[in-house]
Amino acid sequence: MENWLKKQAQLNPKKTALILEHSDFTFKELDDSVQLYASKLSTYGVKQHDRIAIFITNSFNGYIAILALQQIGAEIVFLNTRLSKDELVFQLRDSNAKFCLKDDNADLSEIEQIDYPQVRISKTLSLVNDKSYQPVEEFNNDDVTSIMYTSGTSGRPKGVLQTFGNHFYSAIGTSLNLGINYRDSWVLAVPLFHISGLSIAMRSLIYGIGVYLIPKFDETYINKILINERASIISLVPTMLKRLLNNLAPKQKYNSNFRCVLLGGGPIDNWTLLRCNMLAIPVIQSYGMTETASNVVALNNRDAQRKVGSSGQALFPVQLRITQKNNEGIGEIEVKAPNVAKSYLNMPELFRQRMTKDNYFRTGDIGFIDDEGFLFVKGRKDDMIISGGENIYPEEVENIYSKIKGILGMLIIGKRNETWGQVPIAYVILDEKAYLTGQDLIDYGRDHMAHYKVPKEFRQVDHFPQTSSGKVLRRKIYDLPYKLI
Ligand code: S0N
Ligand code: AMP
Ligand code: MG
Ligand code: MG
Repeated sequence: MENWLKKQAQLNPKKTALILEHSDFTFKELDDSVQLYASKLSTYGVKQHDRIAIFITNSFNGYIAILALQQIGAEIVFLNTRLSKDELVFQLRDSNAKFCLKDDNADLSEIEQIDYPQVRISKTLSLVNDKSYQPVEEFNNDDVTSIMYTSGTSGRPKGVLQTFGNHFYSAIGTSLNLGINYRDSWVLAVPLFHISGLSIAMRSLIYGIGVYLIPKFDETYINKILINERASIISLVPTMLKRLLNNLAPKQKYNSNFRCVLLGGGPIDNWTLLRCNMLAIPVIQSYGMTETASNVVALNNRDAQRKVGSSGQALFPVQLRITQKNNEGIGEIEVKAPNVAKSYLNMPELFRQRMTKDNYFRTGDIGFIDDEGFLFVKGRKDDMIISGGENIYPEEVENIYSKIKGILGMLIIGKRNETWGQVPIAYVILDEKAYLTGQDLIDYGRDHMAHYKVPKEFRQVDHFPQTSSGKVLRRKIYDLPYKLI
């Protein structure tokens, strides 16, 4: 396919592409800024197929950096800015990125302490000359453009290889579902380092529509945009939607061009959906993941009342099925689509194990499909916890704590939480002689992992529930008496 940004600069030069608080960019202006930066990066030594990591918030510089790396044809490794030093180092080393390009606005406290080549975006911009360089002519379907890490029960995060083809078919599926027109514009308030955010930037290039780039999730500021501007679509996770609703004053209404919230990243409660209904805020519930380059299933507003609790139907290019069904028809959700990622970086075998012989991806999610093709997600095969749209694997947290001497055993489970949906809590068996306090465990956790992964409570127990063969029964732990430490 022709280079998407160049194509839009030619097709829609005067159309608004990017909207910031105090300035707007047309596709022509966006292309000019991106090409200038790409030429500087190219002088700096970035070449096609190089792997470059980025540590950015939703800033103008970050947005330009992503598009510029794409113009050069580099593979971009997206780092979650909430990760700890150890977690960042792992992803940088695993991806073997040439260097890490970092934002000036992001909280750099963790990344600055890491021994890995790093380059500040504004410094490269100001110090390096631009020389003539050639943007890639075509975006090839099979070329990897983005790499995003997800964890798993294997304990080791895996880089998901997303190709141009993945982003393209994902965008097409979403547009066939929502119907996109020239008046549409998308509010980008989810992080660019997640597929929820990056997919909006890719849709903008593919559809030729504008993006309101939101630097930090500030509900007052976002509601102001949704009320006063012509913004028509916003992607949100449930935690964000609740925050926007709680911030909305009585009688305030979103602008007349507003069409819908694309909601994803985790389950939503019926009460929040009801509130949206009462406020006439259309919600498109959706289901998707990093490995499918955003949503593959979505529930249209017209079906929302009829199919409460469903995530919707498979989008146009997507095939969906349930395998290993129990007698209620509930089993593992499998997906086949051109937007299923290429592989895991350095772990092709692990990825192959998740693909069936006939090319369906085993999602690890559990659910059923009703007789009209509507998917109901019921949970996970593993014990993954979702807090505010961020995934937490109990095994990963347990493994980090297992390095503390006085901890004889730990089990992490998810507890329902009004703000975050779920939060992790720990059941712990302690060596009494170690004199560990709850605060010691919190401090240790905050030093070694992203803060959202640190258990919110530590419950001391003297044993774990087990089967007769000695297997620990994580899901039975709730029944045990405990002491809060
Ligand atoms: C909800 C967010 C915005 C909260 O962050 P906020 O308010 O900016 O926090 P800070 O001010 O930085 O920190 C305050 C304290 O809160 C802690 N904290 C922050 N986030 C979390 C969290 N998630 N859980 C628990 N605690 C959290 C901070 O640590 C801090 O505490 P201290 O000081 O102690 O450190 C933020 O979490 C956020 O942006 N969440 C969304 C992430 C996301 O987008 N996830 C989706 C991932 N999945 C996908 O991308 C696939 C699905 C998909 O594509 C999709 C998803 C949604 C919508 C559409 C789609 C689509 O298909 O297109
Ligand atoms: P990630 O790859 O980090 O985006 O995580 C994707 C995971 O979020 C999926 O595999 C599901 O477990 C969960 N998820 C996404 N959408 C939904 C939904 N509509 N309902 C329940 N869980 C969801
Ligand atoms: Mg905040
Ligand atoms: Mg820390």
